[in-house]
Amino acid sequence: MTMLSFEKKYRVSGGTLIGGDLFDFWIGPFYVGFFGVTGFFCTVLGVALIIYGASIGPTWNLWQISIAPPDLKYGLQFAPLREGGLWQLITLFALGSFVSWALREVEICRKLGMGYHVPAAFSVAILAYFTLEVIRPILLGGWGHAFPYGIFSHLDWVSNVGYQYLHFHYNPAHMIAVTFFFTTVLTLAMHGGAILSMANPGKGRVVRGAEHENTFFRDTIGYSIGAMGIHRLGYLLAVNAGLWSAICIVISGPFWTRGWPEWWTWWLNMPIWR
Ligand code: 07D
Repeated sequence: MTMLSFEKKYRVSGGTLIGGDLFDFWIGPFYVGFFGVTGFFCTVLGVALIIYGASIGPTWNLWQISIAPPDLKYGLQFAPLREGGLWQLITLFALGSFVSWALREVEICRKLGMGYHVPAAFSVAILAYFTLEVIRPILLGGWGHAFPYGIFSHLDWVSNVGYQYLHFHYNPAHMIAVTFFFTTVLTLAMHGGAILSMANPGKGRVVRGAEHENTFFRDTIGYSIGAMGIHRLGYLLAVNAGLWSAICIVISGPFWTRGWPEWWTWWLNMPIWR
């Protein structure tokens, strides 16, 4: 789709965080900026290292390619390239790329005079990744506790780490995270449904407005959160999904080493049952 003609109007200079007007321009529809350059640099290097890692690995099968973190014997040290060093560099460039992307979003928000809601939300996803790959491994004393970069291998990691704690569904923070994920999906589907049903009611029918949306929800559940409210709710639910994911994994190991079902014995041990 071509760029809308009035979009040019919003292409204002300034608002950068670093370097003044250096890189303060667009290439086609994309804003470049200092962090566009750092992001591009980190992404190209990271992807090149993944391809290099795959080329020295035992397989070109896309499902089975895996770049593993260093063995636990290396603790928190640098490892040789072929023994996890590649993973360490890829993680560094991945973080450089994610953070650049977030800061580029911040610069665009500043240009447009908007709030920082989008980069703030994305930062929570970065936090979840940072917790998995940096904070938890540091707390446990070894990069070997991080997950490997591979389609099946990272799923195996999730399964193995889950069973290390016997039954991960009993992790209370995992319960909360999952509930937030599911509720986010439910509310987005309901909101999408509400908007489409009033904006696109069918051929020959009059398009409805916000009051129809509100009335639908008032009639169904006795309450409508409103046009602004639904977006606040969606934001809150989604950001909490990522936040509680980070919490659920950082407490597994550093703060709770037994099976998660055992954590719930506090409930059975309550004096009210005696
Ligand atoms: C981490 C992504 C950030 C993205 C960024 C940007 C790229 C890729 C590529 C670097 C947070 C883009 C990224 C372009 C970069 C390179 C090469 C988002 C992130 C920065 N679980 N579980 C979760 C469910 C079970 C277990 C989270 C459900 C079992 C473990 C979520 C079920 C056992 C861990 C979740 C279920 C188990 C998790 C993940 C159902 C296994 C985690 C979402 C229905 C036997 C992980 C922080 C997330 C976690 C996690 C959901 C079942 C174990 C809440 C619905 C019972 C060990 N599980 N799980 O984190 O918390 O999003 O990570 O059964 O570590 Mg679980």
